[in-house]
Amino acid sequence: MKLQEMLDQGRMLITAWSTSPSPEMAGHFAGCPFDAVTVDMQHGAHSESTAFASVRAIAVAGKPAILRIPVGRNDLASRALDMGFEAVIAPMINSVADAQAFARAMKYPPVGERSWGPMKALQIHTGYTPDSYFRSANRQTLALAMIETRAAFAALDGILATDGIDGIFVGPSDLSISWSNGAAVDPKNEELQDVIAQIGRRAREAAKFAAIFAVDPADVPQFGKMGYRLAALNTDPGLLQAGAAVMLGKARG
Ligand code: 3PY
Ligand code: MG
Repeated sequence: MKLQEMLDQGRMLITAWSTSPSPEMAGHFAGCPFDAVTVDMQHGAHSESTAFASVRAIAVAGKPAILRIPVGRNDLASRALDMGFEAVIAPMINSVADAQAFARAMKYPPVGERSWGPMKALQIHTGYTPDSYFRSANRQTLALAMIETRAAFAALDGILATDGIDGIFVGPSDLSISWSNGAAVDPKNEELQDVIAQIGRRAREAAKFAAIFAVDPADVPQFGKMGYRLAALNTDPGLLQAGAAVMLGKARG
C-alpha cells in the first residue's frame, strides 16, 4: 500500500529513521514492524548512492521509503522521487517562498516544475505504466515541509496553504533552539508542547498531514491525540542502544 493511502486511513504511522550509510541496515529496518523507513541525508551519513540503494532494500520488504534532503537541496527532492521514494522531508522551510520552491521540485505541472524521468521509480513500483505514474504522482508522492523555527511557525498558515505541500514535519530539537533564542536544545521543553499541539491542529484544519520527530517513544500517543499522523522513532543509533540496554539487562539479570 502507498504511504499516501496509509496516511489517508487516519491511523498513527511510525517510521524508522536511518542515518547509517548502509542500504542493508535500512533493509533490516524495513523488515521490522515499522510502517515506513526514512533515510536521512541532512544529519545522517547517507550519500546519494547509499540513499538510492536503500530504496530498493526497503521496497523488498514492502515498505514505503521517505527521504530527508539536506537544507535547500530541492534538486535532490526531484531525484528522490525518480528513484522511488514516496515522500520527501525538506528541513528548515522557514517561509512561503521556501515552501513554494520545494513544492515546485516535487510536483509535475501544472502544480510544479518536476521534470520527467521516473525510470527507477517505475522499476520499483511495478504497478504503474508511465502514464498512470504521471497521472497519480502529484497525489501519491508527498512533500513534507519541516517546521522547526519561530519564522516557520509565524509563516505556518501560508506554508500549509501552499499548493503542492502535502504536510508538515515538526523538528522539535531545532524548534526548541529557535524558541529559546539559542539558549538550549530541549525537544521536551514544556512551553513547546502547546506550540506542537497548535501545529497539529492547524495542519488538520488545513487538510494537510502533520508529522513529527519523536525523541521519546512515550510521546507518540500524545502526538496522535494532537492530530499527528506520522512519527519518526528516534534514530538507528538510539534504537541500537535501547535494544542493547534491554538485552544486556536481561542477560546480566
Ligand atoms: C529536529 O528535531 O530538529 C529534527 O530535525 C529531527 O530530526
Ligand atoms: Mg532539525
